[in-house]
Amino acid sequence: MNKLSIIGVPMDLGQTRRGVDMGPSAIRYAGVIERIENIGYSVEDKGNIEIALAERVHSDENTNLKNLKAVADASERLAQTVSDVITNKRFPLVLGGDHSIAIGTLAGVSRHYKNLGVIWYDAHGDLNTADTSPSGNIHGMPLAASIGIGDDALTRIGGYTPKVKPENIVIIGARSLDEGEKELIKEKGIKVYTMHEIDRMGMTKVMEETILYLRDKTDGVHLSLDLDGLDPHDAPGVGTPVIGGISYRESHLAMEMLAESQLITSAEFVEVNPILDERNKTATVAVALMGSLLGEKLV
Ligand code: B3U
Ligand code: MN
Ligand code: MN
Repeated sequence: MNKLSIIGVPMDLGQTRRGVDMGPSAIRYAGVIERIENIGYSVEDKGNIEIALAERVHSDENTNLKNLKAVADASERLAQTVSDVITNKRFPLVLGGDHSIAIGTLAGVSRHYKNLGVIWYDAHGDLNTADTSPSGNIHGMPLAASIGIGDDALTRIGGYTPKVKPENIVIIGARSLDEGEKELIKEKGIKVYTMHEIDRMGMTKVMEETILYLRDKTDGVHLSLDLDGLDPHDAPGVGTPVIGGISYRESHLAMEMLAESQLITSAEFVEVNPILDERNKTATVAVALMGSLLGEKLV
């Protein structure tokens, strides 16, 4: 039987809006365990990673990275937990929390693969550093940190860097990239399907190409799905919504194609903010997409 472990990460220190720390609770309340058990998995809930309370964290004046030490400390704890889950031959499903948690998730996952692939499903590139970031929010930096670019405190989580090669990354759904991120994408040759390509080619072709691109050169693929990759109409409970996003149905198709490909070896769903949500809609969407990703059948 397939085995899966859920890890909650009630992290809100990577950005400044309150509420995203309640994401793991909202996703559990939306029935994630039952949904995945019904597909046939043996599910273990490992509970939540300990995160410092936002009210008690004070940013270091020597850096413009907000809450740097607290984010780095939590990332180390998450990396260890994720790594243990993989050692025990279970699929890690990480529930955010803001997207800064991907630094820890990837630090835990990448230790187990020589050539990890990453699918970054997001309205944003999350490729900023302290120098390029317009906000100082670490949730805009995890992909840069994972390719080894940025502050040592973020790039060296788990004691090694980098976690991922730029040519093993596919960004899907981008529509809000900062200038420094655009430059890094060009410089490193990172593959990006913006909303333009999704509109023009259709999600089927985008996913076929993504799967082909990653299949031969990777020995595992992590899916990092930011709910703001979806259109705010379908996923309103996120901190930085951007209009013109991927629909619920296109997202289901993408997840079903990934399930069929059997490529995905770990996943995280991030940025669900119940305070900004409408009757837990975004958490419910997240759980439905997890179902499709993990092989749920319609008939
Ligand atoms: N690129 C901007 C905005 C942003 C990134 N990720 C989210 N928002 N969710 C930044 O602050 O780095
Ligand atoms: Mn993101
Ligand atoms: Mn985003």
